[in-house]
Amino acid sequence: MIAKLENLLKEAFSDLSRADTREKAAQVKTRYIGRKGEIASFLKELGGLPAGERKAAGEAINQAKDAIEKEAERLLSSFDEREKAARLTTDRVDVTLPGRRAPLGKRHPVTQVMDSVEAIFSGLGFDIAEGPEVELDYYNFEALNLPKDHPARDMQDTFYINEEVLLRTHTSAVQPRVMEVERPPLRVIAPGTVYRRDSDITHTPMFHQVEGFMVDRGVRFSDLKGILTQFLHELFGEDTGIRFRPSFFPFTEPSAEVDIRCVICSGSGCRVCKGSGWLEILGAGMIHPEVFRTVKYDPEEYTGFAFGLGIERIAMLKFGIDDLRLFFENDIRFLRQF
Ligand code: 2NM
Repeated sequence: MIAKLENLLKEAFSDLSRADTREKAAQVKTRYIGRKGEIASFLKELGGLPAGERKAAGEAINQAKDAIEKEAERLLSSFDEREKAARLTTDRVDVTLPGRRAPLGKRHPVTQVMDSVEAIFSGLGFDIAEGPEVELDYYNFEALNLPKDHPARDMQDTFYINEEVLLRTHTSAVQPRVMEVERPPLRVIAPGTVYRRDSDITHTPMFHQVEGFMVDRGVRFSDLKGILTQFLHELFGEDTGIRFRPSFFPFTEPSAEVDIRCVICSGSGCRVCKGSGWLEILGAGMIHPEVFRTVKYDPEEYTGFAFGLGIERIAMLKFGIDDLRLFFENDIRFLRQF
């Protein structure tokens, strides 16, 4: 047995010396001193030896096992050392390199204009109100002096859910909701998303509006002119020329459209203003007495003005964007520029 052990020891050392990877060395180690390895079978044979030889044989087996284990560990840790040294040269970190900048997000140009409009009207004492995008026909049309048979309903092609429910075509629908539950004096704007059955180069079926109104005793057309002039000067600059033209809306009387001097050509005439030198920017008017009667305000006691504007149109003019579709494609290369 001692002779057989000596042979085993020689074989183990020679196998270890030929192991040229860490994995192979670990395999050799297991083959000799693992739980089912060669040394283990020697230990199993111990019981078959005469009692007088067992002690010496046992000690010899243990010595052989220790020797193999020691050599295997030496080999394994030398592989580990080599690997670590290799990693240190290849995975070198240059701590003097500048850090990578995390890309900063930006607000969508529509959101930026929306935020500016809200900030300006907040400064003028207006509150902000919201209403549902899925709206009742009643608030979107009826309460705004647009009964079911009114010809002006054709002006807005509407997405109907059913007879009584629709996607709101303007945020003016918020105003009768506010007036129903609050009493004057009121100064409110309603920003939000609106929907119309319209889709071409200059129309998208979903877009954004801000509408607003002011109601109190003695509100006059001059208040409308003053507030909207102040607003447009803050939004487009103090030197921006402004004009009011007569117009028609079913929910206001009298009504007006408001133009600013063309931001592209300053009035000399160009493609954007179609040669007129002016850009239509918002609609407005004195709230129709019929709207007041519907929400149970006495039109003899209260007067008010209201206005509405399209956010995408203003964003196009402010940022010089010539294609409406760019707002909704959300191409990051487009959005990064604002
Ligand atoms: C516009 C133009 C003119 C408007 C009127 C009302 C309400 F509910 F107070 F009567 N809200 N919005 C209005 C008036 C909207 O958008 C071009």
